[in-house]
Amino acid sequence: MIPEELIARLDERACVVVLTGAGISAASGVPTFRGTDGLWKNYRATDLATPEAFAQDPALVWEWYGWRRDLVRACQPNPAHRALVDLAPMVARLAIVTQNVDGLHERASAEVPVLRLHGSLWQMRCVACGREIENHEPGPAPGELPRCTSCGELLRPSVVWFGEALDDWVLGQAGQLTSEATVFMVVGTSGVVYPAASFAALAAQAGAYVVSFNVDDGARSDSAHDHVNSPCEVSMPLLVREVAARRP
Ligand code: BV8
Ligand code: ZN
Repeated sequence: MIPEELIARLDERACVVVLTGAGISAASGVPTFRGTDGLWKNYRATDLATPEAFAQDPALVWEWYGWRRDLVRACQPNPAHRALVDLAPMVARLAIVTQNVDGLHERASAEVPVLRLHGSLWQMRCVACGREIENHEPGPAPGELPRCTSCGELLRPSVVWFGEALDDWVLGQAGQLTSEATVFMVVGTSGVVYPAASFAALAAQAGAYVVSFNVDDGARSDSAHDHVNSPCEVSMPLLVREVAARRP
């Protein structure tokens, strides 16, 4: 199930970038965006994850984020998150570039560098003064609107909504790591959202070996040299066992 080429390339000199999406957190119980479980009260994420939706009905958008925060807070990293932590010391460098905002990679390990392309459920930002705060408290409860303690204005989730630009520094770092990668793994993403979906092609152009891991063959990355059609909570630990078995 694990391509021989991937196992051979994950040697001590390998520079690895892992692009992850909602599929890596599925086994933790976090709903994906476009799968059957991707809805909330019959809203699609693309309806709610926009500045327009927040401007129009901040209470509705905060209710969705409060529901997600409370759900994710009870979730644990799964064997796929932990396999990446186990793989990191076996190669020269491993960085995770995630589209996820659930914080499960960071909870799996504080050692492995994680670049969050789309922000975090656990950060809030003031719409007026821009103050960022970390907040892991329950909620906000339906109807509750969090306020900035500095200026009293509304706080928003500190995530990147559709139509919003990604953070320049994060984007630059992700591009730099991708251009230096010898192995680029695409794990649990439908590859629909840009610019995140553009990194696999950048890696392939830079000469990296690209492999995608997804339960859906249709999500095979166009730039992938190989594709592993299996739940990543199974294939990731298997990959680490295979790499370890090749080591003296
Ligand atoms: C920008 C944060 C410009 C919020 C998110 C038309 C064409 C191309 C692009 C566009 C277009 N129209 C608009 C755009 C741009 C737009 C975009 O890409 N839209 C898409 C919908 C077409 N992009 C943007 O707007 C971005 N910004 O372009 O800015 C700009 C520049 C300068 C100045 C101003 C503006 C911003 C995009 C960021 C959006 N924010 N999240 C939040 O989370 O609340 S995106 C959201 O989708 C999540 O981050 C999520 O991670 C991400 C991607 O989805 P996936 O992670 O892939 O999840 P999905 O459910 O889709 O797939 C899960 C996969 O896992 C599936 O394939 C499934 O088979 C697989 N799976 C399931 N279980 C398992 C598994 N695999 C393995 N094992 C399992 N067990
Ligand atoms: Zn403020």
